Amino acid sequence: MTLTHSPVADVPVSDVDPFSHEVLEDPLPMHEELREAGPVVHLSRYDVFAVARYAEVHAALVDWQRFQSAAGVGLSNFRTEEPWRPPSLLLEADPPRHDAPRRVLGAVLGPRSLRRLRDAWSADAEQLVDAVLAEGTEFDAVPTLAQAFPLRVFPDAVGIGQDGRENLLPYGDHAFNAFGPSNDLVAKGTHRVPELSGWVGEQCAREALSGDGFGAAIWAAADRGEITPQQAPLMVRSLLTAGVDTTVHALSAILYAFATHPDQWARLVADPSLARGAFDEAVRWESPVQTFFRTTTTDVRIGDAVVPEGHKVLMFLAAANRDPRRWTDPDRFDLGRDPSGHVGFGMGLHQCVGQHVARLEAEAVLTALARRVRSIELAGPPRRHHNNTLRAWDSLPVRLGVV
Ligand code: Z7Z
Repeated sequence: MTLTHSPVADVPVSDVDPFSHEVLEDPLPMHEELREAGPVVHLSRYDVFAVARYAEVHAALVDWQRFQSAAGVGLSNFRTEEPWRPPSLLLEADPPRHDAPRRVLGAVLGPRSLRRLRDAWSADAEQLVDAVLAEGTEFDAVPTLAQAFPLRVFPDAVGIGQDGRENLLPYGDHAFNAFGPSNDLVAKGTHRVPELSGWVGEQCAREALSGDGFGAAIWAAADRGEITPQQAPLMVRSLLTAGVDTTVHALSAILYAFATHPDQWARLVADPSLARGAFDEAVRWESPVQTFFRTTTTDVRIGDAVVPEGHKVLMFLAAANRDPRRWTDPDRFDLGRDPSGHVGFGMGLHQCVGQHVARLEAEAVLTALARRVRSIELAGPPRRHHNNTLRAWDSLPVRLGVV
C-alpha cells in the first residue's frame, strides 16, 4: 500500500485494491494498514473514501441521514448508473420508503414468529449430523454442513418449491459480487444473470409459495394493506438474495473458528448454552459480510477531513470488528468475551433483519454437533472462496472425534 496525498485536504491516500484476489485471500494486513492510516482514507483506484476503525464505521452505519443507502450500497452509484436489477426495497432504500417493508419483514423474521421453527430445526440439525457421522468422521464441512443445513431448512421456511434450489447459491454469490467493482468475479457471473434472475423472480409470486412460509406471510401483509402488492415479490426476493449465502458462509466461519481453536470447542461441549454467543463471536471474528458502501448526502467531516457530498464511503465491517481501539485482543476467537456491539450484522436502521434466522440456524447446528463431537480439527488445507463482499470458504476438510 502506497500512502500519498489526497485531492481532499488531510486525507491519506492508498492505492490498495480491496477487491483484488491477493487481498481477498487474506485481507487482515490491509485492514490493519487502513485502520492505522487514519479515521478515513481515500482509495485512489476507485475514488472512494474508506473507514476501517470501529468508531467511524459505527458512526456511519447509524447516520442514515448523511450516509444514504438509496444510491446503492455497492461501488455503483445509482444516481448516475443503472443498477443490475431493480433496487431492493430494504437494502437500497432510506426512510420513509424503507419503513413499511422493514416493519413487515421485521415481524415476519422476528423472534416471535421463529419460535414455531425452533424445535423442527433442532430435529433437522440432529438428523443431518447423525447422517453425516454415519458416513464417516472426515469430510469437507462446506458442502456437508455449512451448505447442507441452510439449504435444508431455509427454502422450506420461505416456502419455495423444490425445483431449481441449486440456483440459490450462485444467485446470491453474484449479488454479493455485484456490490464490488466490475472485476473478474462479476464477469464470471454475468452470463447467468438472465436465467438466475428469471428463476428467482418466479419464486416470488404468491402462487409459487407455500401457504405457511415467510413468503406467504409477506403476501398476507400486502393483503392487510401494510405494503402494496407490487412490493411483496421484491421483499421475497430479498429473502432469497440475502438469506442463503450469508448463513452458509457464517456457518463455515464458525466451523473454521472451532477447528482452529480446540480449547474453545471444549468449552462449548462442556456448556452448549454458549452456542448463541459463540455464533456472534464468530461473526465478529470472521465477518462473513466484509464491507459495503454508503453515499454521502452532504459534506461530512470524518476526523480532520471533509468527505464531499455525493461520494461513496466504503465501510470495512471486518476491520472494525477487530479494531484494537474497541476490542481487547481482537484477533482471539474467545467464547468468554462479550461480542455484542460487533458490526458484522451492520448497525442502526438497516441492521440485518434476518439475524434471528441466522442465529437460530447456527444454534441448531452447533447444539447438534456439541452433543456428539468431542473434537474438530482441520484434516487438510482449507481453500478460500473469493467474493467481492463475503469472506467465505470453498473447502474446509475436517476430522471429527465423536462419542
Ligand atoms: O434486499 C436484498 O435483496 C438484500 C441483498 C443484500 C438485502 C441485504 C443484502 C446485504 C446483506 C448486503 C449484507 C450487504 C451485506
